[in-house]
Amino acid sequence: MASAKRTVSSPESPADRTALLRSWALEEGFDRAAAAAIEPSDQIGAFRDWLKRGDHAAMAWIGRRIERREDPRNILPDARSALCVALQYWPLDGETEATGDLWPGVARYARGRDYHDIMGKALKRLCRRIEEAFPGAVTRPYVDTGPVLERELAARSGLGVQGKNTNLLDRTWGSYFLLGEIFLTLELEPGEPVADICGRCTRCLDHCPTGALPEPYRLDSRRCISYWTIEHRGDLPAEVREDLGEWVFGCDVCQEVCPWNYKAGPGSHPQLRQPSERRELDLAGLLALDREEYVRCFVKSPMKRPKLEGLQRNAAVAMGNRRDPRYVPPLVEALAAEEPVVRRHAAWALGQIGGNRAQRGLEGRLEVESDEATQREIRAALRRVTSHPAYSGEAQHGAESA
Ligand code: B12
Ligand code: SF4
Ligand code: SF4
Repeated sequence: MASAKRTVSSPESPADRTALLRSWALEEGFDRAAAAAIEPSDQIGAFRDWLKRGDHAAMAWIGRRIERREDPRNILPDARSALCVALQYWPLDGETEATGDLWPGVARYARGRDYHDIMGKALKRLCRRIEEAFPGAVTRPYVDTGPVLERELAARSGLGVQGKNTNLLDRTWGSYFLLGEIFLTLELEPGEPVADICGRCTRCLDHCPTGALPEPYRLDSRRCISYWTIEHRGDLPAEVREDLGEWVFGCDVCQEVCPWNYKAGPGSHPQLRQPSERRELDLAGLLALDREEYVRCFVKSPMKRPKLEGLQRNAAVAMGNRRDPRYVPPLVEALAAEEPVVRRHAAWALGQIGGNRAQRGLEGRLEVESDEATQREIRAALRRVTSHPAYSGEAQHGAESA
């Protein structure tokens, strides 16, 4: 994503300016770009209802500075237009589907470099170029970094239309693309909004594993795997852990089932491809990472958001949901992890898998565990192990069967 610097004589008409800025955005490596006029949001009422219902779960930050989401002129008072950009992250030229027990459980946008970093830098370069070519123009770039209803804005520019899963969707590009925008004081020619392309399809609603799409265009974060695995801090409530299935970071189900994604793309962004050094990592490896290895492995990755303890918490839960006895030894090791949240979720996972080795590990840890919440979690896991139909009662001396 590098641009060749050229001097231009600033075009006078909004249409010419838009064509020029669009071509610069493509030079910066974006797949698509289009303009929207600055207007108050049409969706702010639906957004307020979403907050009122509590659909934002614990993301309190999203309800702040609502007047900025309502009208971007509360961000940049003289804003007249937004230049919206899209970056395709799946499928990617040269990238194959993930393998192993970890990476298929990581949302596709997150397997390579952090898009905030890639797109943020490209947008800043674009802003500099615009401000140099149009003296007096003021610009404000965003990529998921401020109080902006990015999908509504991009839909107004014609970059797609919101699907019933709430993602922005395009006939050619599907929905595996990321959004960014520049608010600017220049007048641009707005693109044409696209009409609904969902029709009578309800596949995303029907296939969401947790019912997080209770009705079209409404996502209930309290039930969304993406929310729990990326945004939620601390312990995962016991009642959601099984719902997370094998997902470790994010969730792509409502996009995987969308017919518009079957033939979409491809994008050509090597930075978004999964780096080879991360490819080898599996669930057990993730659970065992120390802080130094984590920093090395996840440098410039969007997976840093839940921090090491959040990723290990999620890895433990995915192992428990797989109910595979080969995970017992790494989970027993994780009972001694530095972070209590990791110890608690490892205990839960051992309770799910059960067996004598899991029981011995839990009992051994209980003898030395000093954190009360973790002691409770271990006792609850032991109750599940011993109430399991296959429980042999020979944990202390019994066979090594799991
Ligand atoms: C908070 C957030 C989340 C939350 C909540 C998601 C949500 N749907 O709101 C969680 C953590 C769950 C999440 C998950 C994901 N996210 Co997210 N997220 C955001 C963020 C920061 C804010 C979204 C927001 O404002 N939500 C509030 C709701 C109310 O807004 P909304 O979805 O736009 O909903 C509107 C519609 O429902 C609409 N509406 C109501 N009725 C009707 C009727 C019709 C006919 C229509 C058309 C619309 C409509 O009005 C609502 C109010 O505005 C944006 C970045 C940004 N600043 O916009 C990224 C963003 C939306 N996320 C993104 C991505 C990639 C994801 C995931 C795919 C990641 C993953 N694989 O795990 C999932 C997708 C889950 C899903 N189905 O949405 C991309 C989406 C790109 C795209 N093509 O759409 C964004 C734009 C980030 C970016 N810069 O690229 N995300
Ligand atoms: S991201 Fe997953 S859990 Fe969330 S709405 Fe989509 S399918 Fe459902
Ligand atoms: S799966 Fe169907 S309903 Fe859902 S977004 Fe795609 S086309 Fe629309």
